[in-house]
Amino acid sequence: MAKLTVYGTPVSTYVRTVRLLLEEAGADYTLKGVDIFNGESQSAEYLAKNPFGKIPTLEVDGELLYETTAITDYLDTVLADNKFSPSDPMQSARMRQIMAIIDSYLYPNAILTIVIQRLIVPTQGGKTDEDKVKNAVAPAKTAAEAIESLTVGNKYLLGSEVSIADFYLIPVFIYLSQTPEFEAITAQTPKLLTWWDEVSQLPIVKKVCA
Ligand SMILES: N[C@@H](CCC(=O)N[C@@H](CS)C(=O)NCC(=O)O)C(=O)O
Repeated sequence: MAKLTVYGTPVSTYVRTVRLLLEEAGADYTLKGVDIFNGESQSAEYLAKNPFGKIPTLEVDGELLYETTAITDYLDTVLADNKFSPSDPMQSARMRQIMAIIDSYLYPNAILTIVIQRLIVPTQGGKTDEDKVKNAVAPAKTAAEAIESLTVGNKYLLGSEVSIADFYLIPVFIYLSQTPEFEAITAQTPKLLTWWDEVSQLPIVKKVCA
């Protein structure tokens, strides 16, 4: 098997997405720390691996791959015979749709705004920008409800088999559930709450997202 190295900070949601897949596949890999909080991800050395300075980047036998959708797609194929992607074309499209909703609408509002403002800013001596948080709740709620409408929610988002969509949403919910806004955002998403009760207890989730 190829030598796999994941570059990134363990607390990053996207790094966790990749690691959840790797752990669920039982793969051997190395996590190489690239700190996004001290400028390391903007160093010339890291920008040579990923010109956007984002984490994660995957190195496969010396070949570099970035963008989490590309990484998870690749790893699913080479490590798991695509078992983390539904074989039914519409279900597979639903999985990609959920991932795109998370990338475009949930992550920016839930993580970049609510979680950063509520959980990170105060630990750095700053003050939560309440207006920013307030303005992010409605779009985050819309995103959660859109995912709710596409999900089975039992046991996993798309049914009995875990998929890449689960690996995307779990790390976002880990942080969002620690904010007071989680209740409002998930008030109309009973299937997601049932799903969350179940998946948050999984050993790989406890291992990767501890
Ligand atoms: N489109 C990228 C997004 C990755 C991303 O935003 N990663 C965050 C951490 S969760 C990051 O690198 N943040 C550091 C920064 O924006 O400088 C992907 O899918 O991999």
